Amino acid sequence: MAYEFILTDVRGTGERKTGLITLNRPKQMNALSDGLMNELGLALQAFDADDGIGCIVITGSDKAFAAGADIAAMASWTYMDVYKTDYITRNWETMLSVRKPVIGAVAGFALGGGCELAMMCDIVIAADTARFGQPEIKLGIVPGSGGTQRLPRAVSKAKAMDMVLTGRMMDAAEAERAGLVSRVVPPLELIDVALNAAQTICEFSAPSVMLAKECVNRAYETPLSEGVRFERRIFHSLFGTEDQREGMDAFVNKRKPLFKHR
Ligand code: CO8
Repeated sequence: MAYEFILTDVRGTGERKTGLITLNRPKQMNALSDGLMNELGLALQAFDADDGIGCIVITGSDKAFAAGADIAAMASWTYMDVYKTDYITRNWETMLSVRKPVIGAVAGFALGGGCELAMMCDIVIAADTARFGQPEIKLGIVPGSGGTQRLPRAVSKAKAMDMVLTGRMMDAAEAERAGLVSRVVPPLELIDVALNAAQTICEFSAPSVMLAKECVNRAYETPLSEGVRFERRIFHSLFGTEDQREGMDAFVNKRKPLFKHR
C-alpha cells in the first residue's frame, strides 16, 4: 500500500521479519497530523496481522521522531470540532491494540504527541540526540494522549510534573536515568540496534512473545497479586504449546530451538 506520510519496509532475515515504519513529514518535523496517524494505524494493523512479521519498529528522522500533534492544523479547531469528531480517541491509539512488540527508535525531538507515541511503544531505544518533552502547557493546553498518565508511571511524579508544568525537555541521558528509555546509542547505530533487538524477538516463539507483552502491560492495570495471578495462568498455559517442548528439549540437548510459533 502506498502511504503519503509514512514509509514502510520489511527488514531482517529468517522466517519472521521486522516491519519498519518511518514517520515521514520532514518539513514539519514529523508533526502528527490526522492523516499521518491514520496511516500509522493502518500500517500497524497490517504488520500485526501478517504472520511473516514478528516485531515492528517505528522511527522518525535524525532531527525528529515527532515534534507533536500538528499545531497548524489544531490552531483553528474549537471544542465542538475536537469533541464531536472524537479527536485522538478516533484514530490515534491503534498502537495500544497491537499484539506484537513495537520498538520506538527515537532520534531528535520527541515532543507532545511524539513523546506520547514513544511512551506507547513497548521498548524505546534512543539516539543520544533524542530529546523528550511535553510542551503542551506552552500552547495553553495539556497533553492529550496519555502524557500526564504514562509519564509519572515511567519517570516518577516529580519529574513528570516538572516536564508537564514547565515544558522543559529531557535529554537522552536523563531519559535513560529516569527509566523513560531502554537504551541510548550513538545516532548512526540507532536503527541497527533497534532492528537487531527486533530480529532477536522475531526468532522467539510468537505466542510467548505476544503473551509476555500482554503480561507486562497487565502490570499497569492491576494490583500486584492480580497481575501475578494473571502471569501464572499464562505461564501454565504455555505448557500447552509445541514451542515450550521444543525450547526446553533444545536446551537439554544443547541445540538451537526451531520454534514453530504454536
Ligand atoms: N506542528 C506543526 N508544525 C511543526 C511542529 C508541530 N508540532 N513542530 C515543528 N513544526 C514545523 C515548524 O512550524 C517549522 O515549519 P516552517 O519551516 O514551515 O516554519 C518546521 O517544523 C521546523 O520547525 P522549527 O523552525 O521550529 O525548528 P527548530 O529546530 O527551531 O525547533 C522544535 C524545533 C523545538 C521541535 C519546535 O519546532 C517546536 O517547539 N515545535 C512544537 C513542539 C510542540 O509544542 N509540540 C506539542 C504539540 S501539542 C501536542 O502534541 C498535543 C498532543 C495531543 C495528543 C497527541 C496524540 C499522539
